Amino acid sequence: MESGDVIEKIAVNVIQGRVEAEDDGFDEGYEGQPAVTELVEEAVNMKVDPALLILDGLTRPMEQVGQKFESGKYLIPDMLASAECVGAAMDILAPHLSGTGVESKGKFVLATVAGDLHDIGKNIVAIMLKGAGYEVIDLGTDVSADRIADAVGENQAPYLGLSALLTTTMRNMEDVIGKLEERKIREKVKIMVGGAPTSAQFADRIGADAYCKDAFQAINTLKAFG
Ligand code: B1M
Repeated sequence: MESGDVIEKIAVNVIQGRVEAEDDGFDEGYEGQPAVTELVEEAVNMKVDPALLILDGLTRPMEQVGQKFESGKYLIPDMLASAECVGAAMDILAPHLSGTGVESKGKFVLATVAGDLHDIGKNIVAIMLKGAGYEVIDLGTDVSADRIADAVGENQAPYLGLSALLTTTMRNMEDVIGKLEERKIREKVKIMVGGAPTSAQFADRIGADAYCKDAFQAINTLKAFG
């Protein structure tokens, strides 16, 4: 199989919500065929570029899952089945993305903001940053502005990444920045924001230092910070 074919098959199985070969798909006729676990293992053996796999095999199909949810074709359990596929794929890919970890490039606090339970993108960012040599302090999802400010202060972290997937929760990023200002530590930390509803204009408006379209841009932005 060519690397493009295996990535395409992974994408199809993410959309079908099939983690393992014995799983049914959203549509009929998939049972018994290799699913995300088997295909990602095959891709690793084939030395397929993990960056391409994450982008075309995992991230893009999740956009399609979102569209299917929006149009009413998929329900929440269908979105969750696809989310599970991405988690399973990242578990297999993680050891292949990790750097040697000899010297940390600095502490990076990462969180999905209050009210928001989406963590697939944040987890990808965490794995990629660890692989690039940063010490990631992942606070999880639905994290209050206070807890985020505590973590930045206690760890004296030079970097903070905030994730939000909902238009209703992205505004909570501004509260985090307010909290850091209140505690007089805003200037000590570079703040990067990401997640589907955010943008460069939004980052600018709330006073963040950068917007990251994806995990790769997060790494490039960190390099640019020096
Ligand atoms: Co939700 N959901 N969801 N969902 N969900 C969206 C976001 C939605 C767009 C779907 C849709 O309607 N089209 C919609 C939001 C609409 C809006 O706000 N305008 C939506 C909704 C409505 C909801 C609920 C309200 C549904 C309900 O209950 N009625 C509910 C809210 C729950 C809550 O959070 N309080 C909900 C629940 C869920 C599930 C639990 C079922 C599940 C999440 C499972 C999980 O995360 N463990 C889920 C999913 C899977 C999605 C979609 C389909 C996929 C999100 C995703 O994982 N994308 C999503 C549709 C979509 O986004 N198109 C949708 C793949 C991921 C790799 O991309 O997260 O963007 P992303 O991360 C990228 C970049 O954005 C960037 O890098 C990442 C990797 O490259 N990035 C960062 C992200 N954070 C960063 C931080 C950084 C840097 C870069 O810091 C340095």
